[in-house]
Parts: sequence; C-alpha cells; structure tokens
Amino acid sequence: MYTLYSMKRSGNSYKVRLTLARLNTPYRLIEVDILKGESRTPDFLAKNPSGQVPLLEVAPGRHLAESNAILWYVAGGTSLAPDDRIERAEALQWMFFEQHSLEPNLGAAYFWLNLIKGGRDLQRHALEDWMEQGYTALSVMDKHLRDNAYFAAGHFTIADIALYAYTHLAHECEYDLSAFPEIRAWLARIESEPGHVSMDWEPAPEAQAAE
Ligand SMILES: N[C@@H](CCC(=O)N[C@@H](CS)C(=O)NCC(=O)O)C(=O)O
Repeated sequence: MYTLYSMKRSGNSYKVRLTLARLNTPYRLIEVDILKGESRTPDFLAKNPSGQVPLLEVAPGRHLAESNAILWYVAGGTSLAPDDRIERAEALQWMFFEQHSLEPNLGAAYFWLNLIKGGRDLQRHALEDWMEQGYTALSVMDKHLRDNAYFAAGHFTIADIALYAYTHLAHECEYDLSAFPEIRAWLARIESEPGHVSMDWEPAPEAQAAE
C-alpha cells in the first residue's frame, strides 16, 4: 500500500489525493504541516531533499516527489494517463504549463493570502505579478477550452487534475473567473465526474488500515 505525505491545504497534494480517490486506490495518509516545518526535518529531508509535499512512498524506502510525476505513476495503465504518443505528449504539455505558468502564480497567491497571517502585506509587490501572470495563464486555458472539453486526449486525464487543483481555488486567491466562462464550465464538468472528491476529503481510517 502507498504512503502519501500530504498537507490538506496544499493544492499539489490535493492532485494526488484526487487521483487516488478517482482510481479507488487505498493508501495511508500522513499529514505534514509545512507551516510548522514538518517537511524540513532531517527525517523528512532524507525522504525528499526538496523538503516538500506531496511525497509518495511507492515501496518500502522508495519515494517519489513532484505532484505531476506522482500522478503519472499512480495513474499509469489507466485512461487517466494517456498511452498514445501524441496524447501523452499533450498531457505532458499541459502539466508542464501547470507547473511553469499556473501554479507559481495561483499557488503562490493562495499560499500567501490564505495560509500566512499578514501574507498580503509581506508580498504586496509579488502579488501584483502573480495576479497578472495568473490571468495570462487562465486566458490560455480558457482559449483551449473553447474548442476542447478537456485538456488532452479528448477526455478527462491527469492533465485536467493537475490544472484543476489550483484553478478551483482561484476565487480564494482573488482571481475573478467571470471573464472565463469556459474555465467555469470545465470546473463544473470535473466536479461532476464520478469519484470526484473535495480538497478536504480523506480516506476513511478503516480503508487505510485494511492493508
Ligand atoms: N513542484 C512541486 C511543488 C511542491 C510544493 O511546492 N509543495 C509545497 C506545498 S504545496 C511545500 O511542500 N512547501 C514546503 C516547503 O517548501 O518548505 C510539486 O508539484 O509537487
């Protein structure tokens, strides 16, 4: 059984929890409070030198970091992870976009506005950039969704899950999605997918103990 080191209010961790829930894959969940430095202890750094969650123990002593790499691993062999050469490349294209253009802006704004007391004042100038660049990323996504129901392969994949994690928090970090009707429709489409779980969902302790 996998062990997932995760934080409830981490969008990157939520990607993995959502994928595992969609696949009905049992796992042991360990909550790591990054705000208390729990991802920077010597013990955690020995597992992931980046000191970040999510982190998946795939086999005893074997750990995988980086949310999108974890998605490819846990979803491998399912329709969530396209196998066709071009479809796989399209999914990767959007997952790189997520890490380069979306998460550094919406993720940073979410962190400083919601998780850090006084974060707005501490990051006033950076916030302006995050808002501007975040809106640019959202525009690119909205444009793609005008002609496509999903981001890759013509169906729901881990590329959608990767992009959903922070986009669905946009309103919590002061991005106004009213000018992005396609994104709003796509968010609703994802939320109506069978097996969808919210960010605060966690597997029942019995399910975790079953293995
Ligand atoms: N590129 C990484 C980013 C992971 C990341 O930024 N994790 C944050 C929580 S969302 C974290 O653990 N921060 C704690 C720290 O850097 O000390 C991924 O996609 O997994």
